[in-house]
Amino acid sequence: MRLTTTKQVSQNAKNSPRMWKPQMLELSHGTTSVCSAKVRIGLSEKGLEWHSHQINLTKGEQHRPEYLRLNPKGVVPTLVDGGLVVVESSVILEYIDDLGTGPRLIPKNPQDSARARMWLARCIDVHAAINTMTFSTVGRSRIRAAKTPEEAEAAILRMPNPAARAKRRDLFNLGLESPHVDAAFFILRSLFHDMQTILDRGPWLLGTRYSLADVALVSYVDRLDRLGFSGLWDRHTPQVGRWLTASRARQSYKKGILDYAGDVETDKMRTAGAPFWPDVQYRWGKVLNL
Ligand SMILES: N[C@@H](CCC(=O)N[C@@H](CS)C(=O)NCC(=O)O)C(=O)O
Repeated sequence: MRLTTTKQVSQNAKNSPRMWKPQMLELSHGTTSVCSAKVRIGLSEKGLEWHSHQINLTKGEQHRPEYLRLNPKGVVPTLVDGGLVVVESSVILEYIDDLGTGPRLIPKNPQDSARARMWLARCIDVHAAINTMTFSTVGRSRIRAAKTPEEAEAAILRMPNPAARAKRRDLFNLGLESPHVDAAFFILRSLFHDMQTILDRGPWLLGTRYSLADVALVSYVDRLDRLGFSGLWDRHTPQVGRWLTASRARQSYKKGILDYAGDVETDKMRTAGAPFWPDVQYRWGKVLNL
């Protein structure tokens, strides 16, 4: 699948040969997709070269038969390395960390390695929560403005995964009243609580050392901030905001996020998210008994 294809070359990669190099890494990704941004950040931190295949999610390019052969759920990102197809953004991050280029982002020490992998495993739930917060608010209002209910349903029916279809339909119909929103609040509250506890002791999620855990989570927290929902952590778990600021100061944030969603995109999302904040804040307090 060759849509917009660009070769990304990092300075580090030129200087350090990979231990195993069957082919150029090929990443199918979406510009504003949080899971794609997460992998782009990882590739930048590792200093790896990669070829870009942009998938336009709004146009439904993720449902094209040639893409579904790589990723049957019809979601981004997908990494191809020679004959190997890797799906699931956290698994892709672990794969690229194993390739031998750049700094080791999962420590060798078994305890720290387990800690990092637990953050990575948690990303499945965290992604579901971020997807919920995006589609129950800004995503829903964008779709309602652009499509008739019949067109919106037709787009939902093109999603190959029945569970994802049911969720999207529920968010489209109920918005912030969907039970998925209560589930998202539970996941996010516990995420912020655990981040606060760890970050009280050091700048990064494994303490003093930047790791794949930080790489994996930044695009999710960044999305909530872009929606204008940073009030979810500002008062009770402020270390999350400090960690986000530190993560944004890294070159990989520019490479992974800003180069794809610059100021215009950021302003659009913040403006679109602002009207939802009072309701989000009210429900957060109610659901979590805060
Ligand atoms: N757990 C998967 C989630 C992948 C996923 O849902 N990606 C979203 C973008 S962040 C997507 O492709 N959505 C397209 C759609 O729902 O049609 C991962 O981390 O790779």
